[in-house]
Amino acid sequence: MNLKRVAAIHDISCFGKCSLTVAVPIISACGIETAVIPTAVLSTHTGGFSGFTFRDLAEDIIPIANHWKKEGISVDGVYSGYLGSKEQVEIVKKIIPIIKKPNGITVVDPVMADHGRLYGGFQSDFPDEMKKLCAAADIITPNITEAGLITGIPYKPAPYKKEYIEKLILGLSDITDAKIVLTGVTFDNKKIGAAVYENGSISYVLSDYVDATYHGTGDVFASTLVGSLLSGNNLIKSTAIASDFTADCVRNTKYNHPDMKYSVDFETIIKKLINYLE
Ligand code: PXL
Repeated sequence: MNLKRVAAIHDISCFGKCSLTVAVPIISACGIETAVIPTAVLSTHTGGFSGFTFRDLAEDIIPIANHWKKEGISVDGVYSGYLGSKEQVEIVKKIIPIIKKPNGITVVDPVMADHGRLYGGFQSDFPDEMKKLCAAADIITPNITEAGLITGIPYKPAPYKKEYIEKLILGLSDITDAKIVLTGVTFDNKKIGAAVYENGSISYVLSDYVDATYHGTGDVFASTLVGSLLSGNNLIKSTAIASDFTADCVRNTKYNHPDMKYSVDFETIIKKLINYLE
């Protein structure tokens, strides 16, 4: 099989595993070449550390894309995640057609919020800009909070009723033709996973619930989904692999260390991911 190539467009958080330091190892472990477009460099992620540095690389993004084009470099998949400003979101929208092969896919994880709140550093008008990037995607992977911010539907804490999940999916489908993988769906706090919307119908893909939350969990999920899709698996199977591997990682982290901000321990069980893909 030909080697597939993804462009992962996220920040580099130097410490505290998330964004590129999760996307690169996980997608590479799936057997997919992972080129990167770093959008910013931070000393740590923004969840739980104070006084972090932030160097905005927005002005490098279009020149990187143009250089790739000049060199004949293109990608089978674009995967965007945390983008540190509205300007970065707009720039990413512009470079997708420059770097992506015509039959390539665009996966947008509209990283901006969790547990009912925007992440620190984002203003209240950021979701409107992210909504435009979601409109340009083939697949989006919001969590419940992000779906609420994009659609204007008020946030509710878990567990959920089916009507609420379906309302969010319908609201999202009004703003984008993308397939939707809505994460953090649980009806009973016993199983957790995603609602997948494609071709007009919703499927639920759930794994065993683990009662713990860690930073970077969404990045593990979305990176695994991208790696599996580019490996040739369909959306439902890829969501199942991403959901199971994410649950495995959270369980493993709970066993190994309790500190939420030190993020998910995926490295020590990455062989499991490779097995899921075989
Ligand atoms: O995991 C998402 C993420 C990525 N990058 C940075 C973040 C966050 C979430 O807070 O702060 C810098």
